[in-house]
Amino acid sequence: MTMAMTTGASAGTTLGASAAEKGRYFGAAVAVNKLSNSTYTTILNREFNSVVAENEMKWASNEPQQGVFNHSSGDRLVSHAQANGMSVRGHTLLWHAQQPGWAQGMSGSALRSAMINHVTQVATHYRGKIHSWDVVNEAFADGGSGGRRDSNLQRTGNDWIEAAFRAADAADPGAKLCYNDYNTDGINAKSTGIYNMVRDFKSRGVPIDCVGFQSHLGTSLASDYQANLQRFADLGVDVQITELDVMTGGNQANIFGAVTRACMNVSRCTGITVWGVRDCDSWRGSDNALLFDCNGNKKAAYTNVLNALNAGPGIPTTPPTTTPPPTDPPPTTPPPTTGGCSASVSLNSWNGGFVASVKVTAGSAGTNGWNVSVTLPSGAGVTNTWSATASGSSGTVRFASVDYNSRLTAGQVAEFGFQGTGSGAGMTPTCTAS
Ligand code: G2I
Repeated sequence: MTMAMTTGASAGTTLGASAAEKGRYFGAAVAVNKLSNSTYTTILNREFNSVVAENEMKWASNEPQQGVFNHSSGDRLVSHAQANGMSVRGHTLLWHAQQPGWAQGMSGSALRSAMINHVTQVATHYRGKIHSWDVVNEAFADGGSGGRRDSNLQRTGNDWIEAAFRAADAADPGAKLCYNDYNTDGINAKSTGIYNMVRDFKSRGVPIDCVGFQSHLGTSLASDYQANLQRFADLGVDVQITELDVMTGGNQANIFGAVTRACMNVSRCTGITVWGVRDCDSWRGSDNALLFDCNGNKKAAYTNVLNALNAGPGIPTTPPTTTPPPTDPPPTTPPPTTGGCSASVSLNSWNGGFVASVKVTAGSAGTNGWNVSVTLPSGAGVTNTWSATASGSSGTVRFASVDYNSRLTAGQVAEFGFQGTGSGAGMTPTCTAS
């Protein structure tokens, strides 16, 4: 007798594989010191294809003294992820909590400058290695106001969030940049406040790519959970479930399943992260809020999540690009210059400082290397630079291409940036190519 074979090709048997079949990731928050525990890493490596550091990439952890960075734990997680084919969420560049003492004591333009420097340095350190960054975490108030939470960061000016997104974009243009918050699990005053901010950012070109819904849940799920995800997706951002855990009780397994189905039903919901591996790893302690019990056994909630992943629709893939017919007219946009290169600068300024993002466009001959000269207004100074090497820090400063962005084909664009003190207004860059 010949038996039909089930290959499992269309129904994964682990959370990560099932999510991947649907074009998504399924991740866990990791306490980096537990990576040496083999029970823990066995589950992590088997089930998950994305990780996020539960605490180790927070400001207090990686910049314990001003300007002194320690990325050892974060790097360890990134290496583990790379060795095991997992993507990495970055959590979090700026948050009112878990700030180092030195930042807690700062205010005004000194704090604004320190905060932008933190974003720039950390995003630059991990450049190219982070799938999505929680650029700003939990900046909205609970309750009915729909407004911002008071914090030292908020008191530097209401534009602190967009300043952070611009700095993160300049430092790591390839990462998805997310705003992340909790108590946003339905259409309510807080989620609507965030919705309005995202809509405003999209209309003004502030570089935001995604919104994270932490989803630390109790014993019921808002009936408009999916509708809320969808209204954000309709603004043109991805949505992600970023810190899912659910209070134990009769509904736990159902709620985990319902959250997973909601994500699957929203084509821009690109992944789910649970906030820990086993119940005993969770910050929620006796809530037993996760998918594995303390012995590492799969719970009913696990089965519901896996089934929902396997039953859900995949993310529509973009149709393959068709080769244009040979008679197509050449592109109508002329190259920006003939030979040489051109440069333009965009500024993100605050009282006492700025971040400049510079675009270099190669002329018709392409480049083997390029230099951009910028004359700073008097009193202004460059404090750090990324994706270029600076000569000088005031007056006329020359920025030279680095190995990975020297060679540009005709019309190709490279971007670099620098942070400065004082005012950067009115800078006119000039570009020369070699
Ligand atoms: O509070 C739950 C999460 C809410 N959203 C943002 C997340 O970043 C946050 O994670 C939690 C971690 O799960 C906890 O592990 O953030 C807490 C801090 O606000 C973390 O707790 C801290 C303790 O407060 C510290 O005493 C401890 O040293 O964990 C640290 C490392 O174990």
